[in-house]
Amino acid sequence: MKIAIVCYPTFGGSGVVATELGIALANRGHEIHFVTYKQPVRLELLSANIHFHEVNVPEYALFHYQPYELALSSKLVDTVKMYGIEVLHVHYAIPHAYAGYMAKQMLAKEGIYIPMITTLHGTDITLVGKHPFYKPAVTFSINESDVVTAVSESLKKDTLALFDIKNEIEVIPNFIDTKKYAHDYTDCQRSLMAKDHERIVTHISNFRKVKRIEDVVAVFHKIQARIPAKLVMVGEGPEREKAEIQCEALGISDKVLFLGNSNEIDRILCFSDLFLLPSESESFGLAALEAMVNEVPVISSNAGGIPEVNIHGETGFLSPVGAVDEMAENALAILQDPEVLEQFKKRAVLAAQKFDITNILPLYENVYEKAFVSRKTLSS
Ligand code: GMT
Repeated sequence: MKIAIVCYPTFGGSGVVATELGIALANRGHEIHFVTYKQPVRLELLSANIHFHEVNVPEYALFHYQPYELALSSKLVDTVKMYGIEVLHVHYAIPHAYAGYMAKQMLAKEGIYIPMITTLHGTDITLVGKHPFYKPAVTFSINESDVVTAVSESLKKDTLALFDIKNEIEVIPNFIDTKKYAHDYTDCQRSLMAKDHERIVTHISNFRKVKRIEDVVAVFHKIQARIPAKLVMVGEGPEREKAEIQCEALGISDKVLFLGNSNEIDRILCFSDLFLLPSESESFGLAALEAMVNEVPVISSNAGGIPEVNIHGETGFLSPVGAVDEMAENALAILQDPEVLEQFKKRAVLAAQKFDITNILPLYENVYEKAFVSRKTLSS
C-alpha cells in the first residue's frame, strides 16, 4: 500500500514508533511517505520504498504563531495527489489528527477519499490534549478519524474517561525489533563508564517534568550509599539542569554521567545493569521495553501503561509514583545478588519478545486494509 505517515521527527516516544513502523512497512514492500518538518531522527537511510516530504512554514512577521497545521494539511493534500497515497496514518493527535482531517476534507472536494488512522501516544491525551484550550479540537479529530488506535489498554481507558469519544479505540501496543538488538558485542565498552565492581544504573528520557527526574537521582542516591554504582543519564530536556544541581548538592556528581541525546541507546543499555523509570504518567514506556530487550531489568512507577510492559517481580519491580525508598530497596534486591540479577535479565528479554515487531506489524497492516476497504465517503 501507499501510506503517508505524519509524526514528530524528534528523539523519543511517538516519533520513534512512527519511524520504526514506517521502516518496517517499507521492508515489507509498502511505499512509505513521511510527512513532517524534519527528517526523522531514526530514519538514517532513505531507501527505494521510503520518501520524506518536509513541511516548511515560512516565517511571516504578522503571525505571532506560525501556522504549522495549515502547512501540514496543504503538504498532505499535495503528497496524496502526487503519489496516489491510499492511507494516511497520523501519530500523536495534536495537531496531526486535526491537520489530517483538514487534508481529508480538501481532498474530498476533489473526489479523493482517503482514510485516516490516528494513533494516540500518551501526552497528546493525558497531558496536552485534555487541556480545555485543545480539548474540543482533539475530541473532534479523534471522532472524525476512520480508525483510532492507542498504544496501551491504559491509554485507551484514559482517552475514554477524558474525552467524549464515539469511535472505537483499538489497542495496538508499541513494539520493538528484537532481531536488531540481538547484537553480538562481546565488549560493550563498559569500562568506559564504570569500574568492574560497580553496577551501572541508567535512565533515558526527554527530561520533562512527567519523568520525575528528581526521583531518578533520589533512588540512585540511596543505591550508591549501599553498593558501588554509577548512574548514566541519557537525554535532554528542561529538568536536566535541576538534576545536575541535585547531584551536586547530594555530593554524587562524580558518580553520575549526563550524556545528552544519543543515537547509541542499545550500546548504552548493553552495559547497563538496571533501568529507572519513575514517571508520573506514562502511556506505555517504550524506554522500559528498549531496556528489557537489552536484558536490563526495570525499576519503575506503576503509572499508566507501564504495568503492561514491566511485569512486577518478573522483569523488574513497580512502585507507586514517588515511592523512592521502595524503588531503591527493589533496585538493591536485584543489584546486590548476581544470581538474582541474572534471572531478572533473562526474564526481561523474554518478556520483551511479546512486543516483537513481527507480532505487531500485522495488526497495523490489518487496520490499513480495513480502513482502505471501508473508507468513508466524505461527500455523503
Ligand atoms: O515520553 C515522552 O514524554 C514522549 C512521548 C511522546 O509523545 O513521544 O511518549 C509517549 O509516547 C510513547 C510512544 O507511544 C510512549 O511509550 C510513552 O509512554 C508516552 N509518554 C507518556 O505518556 C508520558
